[in-house]
Amino acid sequence: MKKILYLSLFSLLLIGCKEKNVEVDKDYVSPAPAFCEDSAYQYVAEQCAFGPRVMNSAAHDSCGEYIAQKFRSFGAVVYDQYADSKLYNGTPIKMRNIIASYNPDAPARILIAGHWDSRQWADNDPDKANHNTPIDGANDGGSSIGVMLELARQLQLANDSNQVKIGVDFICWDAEDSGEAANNNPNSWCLGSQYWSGIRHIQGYTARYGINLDMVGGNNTIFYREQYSMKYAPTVVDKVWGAAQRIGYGKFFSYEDEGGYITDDHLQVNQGGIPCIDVIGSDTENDGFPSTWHTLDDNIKHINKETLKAAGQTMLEVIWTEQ
Ligand code: AHN
Ligand code: ZN
Repeated sequence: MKKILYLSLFSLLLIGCKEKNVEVDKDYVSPAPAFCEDSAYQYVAEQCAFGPRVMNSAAHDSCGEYIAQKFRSFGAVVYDQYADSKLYNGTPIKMRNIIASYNPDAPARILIAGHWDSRQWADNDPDKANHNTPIDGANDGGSSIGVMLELARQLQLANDSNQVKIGVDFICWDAEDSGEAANNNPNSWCLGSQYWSGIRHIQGYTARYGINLDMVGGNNTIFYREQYSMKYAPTVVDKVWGAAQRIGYGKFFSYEDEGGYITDDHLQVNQGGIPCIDVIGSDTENDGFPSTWHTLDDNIKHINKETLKAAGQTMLEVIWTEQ
C-alpha cells in the first residue's frame, strides 16, 4: 500500500516536472544519421559569398540558382514559384520561392522552411551610418537554408536504404526580410510566404505540419517556445522540443517561458491551414533576438557550428522518427 502511494506520488511529481527537467534516456539510440555541421556551415558561407541576397539584386538571383541547383544535386524535385510583389515602400520586387521535395508521391508529408533573402538595411546596427547598408544575413536567412541543404544531403544518402518513407518538402521563402521595422506593420514582412499561403506550388498541396527555421546558426543561441507556435501548433512544439531533449540538445531547446509572439513565415503557413511552428534563435547574452540581428555583424564570422548542429540534428530526429 505504502509502496503504491509512494509510486503514485512519484509519478505525480514526474508529471508535474514534465515540462522542465526532462530526463535524458542515456540508452536511447536514434535511428537518424549524423548531421554534419561542417557541411551546413559551408552552405552558409557559399550563400554569403554571393553578397547580400537583397531583393532585385544580381547576388540574390545568382544565389537562388545556387540553392535550387544544390537541392537538385541532392536528388530533390525542385519547384519554383515566381511572383511579383511590392515592398511596403512601393518598390516592385520579383520573388522566387524555391521548393525542394523528397518522396514527392508520398501522401503523408512534412514541411520544413526558412527564408533565403537577406535584409537590405542594417537598421539595427549600432552605427547609424550603416542603417541603409545591406546585410549578408549569414544567420538571418543563410543558416536556415544551410541546415535544410544538409538535411537534403542526408535524405539523399539515406535514399538507397529507403529509411524515410514520408514526404519532406523544404520551402525556401523569398522576401521575408524587407519589412518595415517601425510602425508595427506585420504584413510588410514575409511576402514570399504570404504569396504561397494563397497559391501553393502544387494545387491542393498540404502537409501534416510545418517547421520554420529562422536564425538557427548564431552564437549564444537558445530556442524558446514561440507563442504563435504554442497557440496554433502546440503538439508540433512538443514533438520538436521532445526530439531535442531525447538526443541531448535540451540546452538549446528551452522550456523556459521566454518565447514571445513573433511575426514570421510560420504565421502564413498556419493561415494556410497547416499547423506550423517557428524555431527561432534568441540570444542568451542579448535580451531577445541575436545581437547581430539586422546589423553588419550578421556575417559568416558569427556563425556557430554547434548551433547549426543542434538545430539540424533535431530536425533529422524529427524526420527519422515520423511514422
Ligand atoms: C519582425 O521583426 C516583425 N519579425 C521578425 C521576423 C524576422 C526578421 N526574422 C528574421 N528577420
Ligand atoms: Zn531579419
